Amino acid sequence: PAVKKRADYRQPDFLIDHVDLEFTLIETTTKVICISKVTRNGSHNKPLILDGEGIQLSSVCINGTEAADYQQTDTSLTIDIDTDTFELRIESIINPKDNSSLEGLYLQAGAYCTQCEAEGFRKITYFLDRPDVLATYDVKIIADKVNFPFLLSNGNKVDSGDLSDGKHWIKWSDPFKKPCYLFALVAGDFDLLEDKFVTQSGRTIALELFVDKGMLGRGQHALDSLKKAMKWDETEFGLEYDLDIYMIVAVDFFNMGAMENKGLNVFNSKFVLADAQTATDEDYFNIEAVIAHEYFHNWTGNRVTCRDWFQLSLKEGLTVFRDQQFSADMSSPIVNRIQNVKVIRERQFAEDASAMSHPIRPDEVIEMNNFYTVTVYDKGSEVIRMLFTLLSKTGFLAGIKLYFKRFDGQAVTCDDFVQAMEDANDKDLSQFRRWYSQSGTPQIVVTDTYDAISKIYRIAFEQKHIATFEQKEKQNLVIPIQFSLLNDKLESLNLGDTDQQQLTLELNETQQCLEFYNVESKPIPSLLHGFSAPVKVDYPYTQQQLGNVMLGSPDEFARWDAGQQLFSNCIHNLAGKTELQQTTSIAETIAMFEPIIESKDISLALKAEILTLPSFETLFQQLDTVNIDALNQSRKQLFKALAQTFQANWLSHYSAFEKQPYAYQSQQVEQRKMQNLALKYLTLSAQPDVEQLLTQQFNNADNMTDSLGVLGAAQLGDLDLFERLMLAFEQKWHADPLVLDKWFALHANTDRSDILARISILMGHSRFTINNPNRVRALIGTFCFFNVAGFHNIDGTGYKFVADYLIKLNEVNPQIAARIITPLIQWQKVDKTRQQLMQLQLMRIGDTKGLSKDLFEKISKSLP
Ligand code: HT7
Ligand code: ZN
Repeated sequence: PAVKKRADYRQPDFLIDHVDLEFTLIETTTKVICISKVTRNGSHNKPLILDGEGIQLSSVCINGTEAADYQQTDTSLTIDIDTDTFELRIESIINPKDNSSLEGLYLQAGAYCTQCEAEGFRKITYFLDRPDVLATYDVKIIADKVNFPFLLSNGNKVDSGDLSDGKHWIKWSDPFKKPCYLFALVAGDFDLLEDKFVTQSGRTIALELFVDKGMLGRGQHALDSLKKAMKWDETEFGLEYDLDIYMIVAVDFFNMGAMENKGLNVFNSKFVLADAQTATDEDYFNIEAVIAHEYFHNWTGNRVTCRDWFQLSLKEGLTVFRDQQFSADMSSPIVNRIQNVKVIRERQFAEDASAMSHPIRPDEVIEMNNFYTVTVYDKGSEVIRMLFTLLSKTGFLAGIKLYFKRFDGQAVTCDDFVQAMEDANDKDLSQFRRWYSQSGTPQIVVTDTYDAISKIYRIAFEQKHIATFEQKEKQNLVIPIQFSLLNDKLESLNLGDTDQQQLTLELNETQQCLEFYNVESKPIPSLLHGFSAPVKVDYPYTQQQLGNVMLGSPDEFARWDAGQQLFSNCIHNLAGKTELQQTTSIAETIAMFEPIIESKDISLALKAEILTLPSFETLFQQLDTVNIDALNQSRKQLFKALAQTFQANWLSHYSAFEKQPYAYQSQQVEQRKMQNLALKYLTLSAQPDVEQLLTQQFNNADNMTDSLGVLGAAQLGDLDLFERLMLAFEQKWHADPLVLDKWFALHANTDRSDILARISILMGHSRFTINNPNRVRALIGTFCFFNVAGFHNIDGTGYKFVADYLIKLNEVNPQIAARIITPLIQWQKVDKTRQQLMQLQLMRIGDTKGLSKDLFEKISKSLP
């Protein structure tokens, strides 16, 4: 497969500024007529080359006359033409029923649906499938009226009618120019939830939410979230919605979370449907966040879009940043920040350390779908966050304002964005731009000295960059480091002229040193407040100093982070990595958390976060080479010790709150979080009454958070009880696929010796199908990503099992196969035996006949 390079970008040879589409929806032979108004871009005599895949071409007409002068390949249609402006009419046939890739137009569960980002439009019709070709669209959809009463597309409904053969038609018109990746069509029979939103300028927007029949009662939270997002974008960014209608359709078969098609978002039903019985607090949170994310794309992505796919972070990094700010405003800012940072440390750092490392603006791509990554999205958002920090909120908003003023209605680059920030703030961002082109996780080495006689404290920050797989040479970046200094009474020192307790250092050289005068005793630095940059910090803390930062830092994030480092050091010591820190016994480490668990001043949510051990994935990323079994065992050992030491506290935390009828509301969410964490610890500590507590909570639960809380805890204890509860759960929820996914996932990450036999049985479950990405992610994805003992079994059976499955999935849905292969390509830090076993399976997959571009790219990059 061909490698595409960012440096090879050329303007399109032709432009299309208006498209008329007509679809006659028939299961295996859908007719698509696409009439494009084409103009030559510049003066040249090149042919028009259109993209197209899996399309049966019926005819090509130019200005009303059938053309003969064209050539077809598997992926293109080349038309020789010397006219500069013309109407191109292409008629073709596609097969939505047999399209299991869920890209282009597909028919699943009785509904037609499209997914065009990144390059799916070319599976619908021959077209200039690139984001810098912007057109207005008129779309006519014709289908059977009984089975497909709703025929939806972008923009406003302009006409409709009935036909004599039981069919009907509807015409849509979208006045906003858009790239074809934002095109959408949905046809089916749904329940419809309607609402309204009045914008800041007084326009009334119709809100329509389409869900599967019978699911109306689960749509309200999504609609409420949409209204909150619309309001928030007006208040915070001054951005108002532009069309008169905003539609959201929830479907069960979907490759990702959701898609921001203009005026017609399509959502994975997992990110729409919620009620207390079937959705957890986390589901409620995610729905609010994803609904907001897609809504925010209307400006950051749709009104201003990407010039080419290498610029993906232009819209995704910025939109993730916006949705994170929104979520922080809707609930607890600190818990949100901690969750964002966990994604970076568990998954983005892993990507940086793997053969798939790339900058947030990649330079080379084989399959674009492989670049919807945590680097482009989440590190992209961290880069925007650093701009926000460096420019201040006011400066950042001034930059955003200029960005829209300059580029509304255009397809632009990341450089254009930074230029707007630079111009609006009169600040040189040339060095900052390197964040867009440089991959890898910077390391900040911090050293300090204190002179008791002169009372001078010096602290030096050094940035270090290690080579990544695709990029050996590195340059210094601009890294905002927020920090404070604590004295031994845990008070924050004044660091400026006024009573400023926090400083932001703009580290742009290899090393920078700061001096502080009249410092009475050697302070402890509290570093990287709020995770002010996506970096690793290395400072030789003692456990005692970390304990002090955890108790005394003025920054809540730094407090949590110090606690995580305390736990991490202890686990790494147990696992034999003593060079990391000086040894401290388990008991000493745990004792440092006593003031936290007993504190009445800390919010419950932060307390629960501090008392949660770092995940295996986070611990894994802290090391250069990992002894998987030792790390896994040591983490479990500390987990158990923490459970036993604080058994009485866990019991009192578990029983501290009055039961109230379920509401998704901050105080309740925090209480449930703490109770369910306590329940886990109680199970691990083998508290005498725990079986009774688990059964009681399971039987009395009026909400999914509490039911799952029991199963998540029971999984850590006596597996017989776990099995009984799982059986009861399945009997209750067997008809509800979204709930059953939680059950599949729980099975998949259970630590048991017969796990592969278990998963094989579950693959035969009547509700499991390889065609549905949610099912595959729940069962196979969870096993690969989270079942450490099963996946990394030293006999290699876990790797082989996954490889066998991916070989099958490659045929059905290459995009999902390429996502799930991620843990298998991340072999770099594990022992030699496992490395060889993983590589062997990668080679087996690589030898598959008909290997997709998606898997080819990841395998070829990751094999040595
Ligand atoms: N912009 C979307 C990215 C996307 C996608 C969504 C659904 C299915 C396949 C997809 N490929 C790319 C999602 C977003 O970031 O909002
Ligand atoms: Zn997005």
